[in-house]
Amino acid sequence: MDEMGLFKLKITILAVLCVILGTFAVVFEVQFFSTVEKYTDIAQKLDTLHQQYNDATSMTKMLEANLTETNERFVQQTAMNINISEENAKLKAEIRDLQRAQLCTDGWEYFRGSFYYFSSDNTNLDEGRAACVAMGGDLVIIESAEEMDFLSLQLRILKENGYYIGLTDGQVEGSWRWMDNTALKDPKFWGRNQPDNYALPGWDKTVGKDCVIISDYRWYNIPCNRVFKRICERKLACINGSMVSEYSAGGGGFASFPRVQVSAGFSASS
Ligand SMILES: [Ca+2]
Ligand SMILES: [Ca+2]
Repeated sequence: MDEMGLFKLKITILAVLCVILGTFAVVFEVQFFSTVEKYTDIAQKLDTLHQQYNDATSMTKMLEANLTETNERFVQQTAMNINISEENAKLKAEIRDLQRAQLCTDGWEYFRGSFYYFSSDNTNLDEGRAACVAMGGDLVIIESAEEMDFLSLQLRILKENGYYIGLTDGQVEGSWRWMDNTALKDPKFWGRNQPDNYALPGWDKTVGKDCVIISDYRWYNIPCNRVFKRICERKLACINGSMVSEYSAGGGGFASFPRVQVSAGFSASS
């Protein structure tokens, strides 16, 4: 081979080597960028996972704080419930003692904040009311169907009838008012054809019927000079933290209450 042929051979070999090297370079570059892309993707996913981990950690801390607060509230509420239960137990015991004392000492019956006395003696209205006031109460004021039911039940137990209650139309005929001067709101307990203000044969027709008795669990208007038993009521009130009789606490029965003028109202004819 002459020099020219050798040179051409060298050039050819060099060209082949360049092509091979170029091919390797291209393949390497493609793989390099592909790998870089994969690592970038993985790095982004790692960032996302890291962020999610941070969020989850924050959420966990918040939930732990809430749980701690809830636990503290539960402990406080439990303590309060215990206090309320203890207070309830004390109040119940107090009421029981009060009921027992009253029931045992002078025969008053208790119902929803009031004590009731069912007399065994018969008097006219004025004497009966005076006797109730002397005992720290007044003639009963019936404020609800439940109270009327309670009184009816007691009368069934006593098997008695004919008791004065604290209702009158002595001031204005037909305008029925209780002993505290409040108007009668619920007239459903009147007996048949009551009130009639009508004097029976043999009764003094000038007297009228301005007083009321319970008989057979119904109300009947009668002249106030007739003699019947009576139901007295003493309402309880809480004064300076102590349970006392509202009427006697006023320092003289109904003295501090608005009231019908009994002396004029009950004796006058209607
Ligand atoms: Ca009452
Ligand atoms: Ca009348």
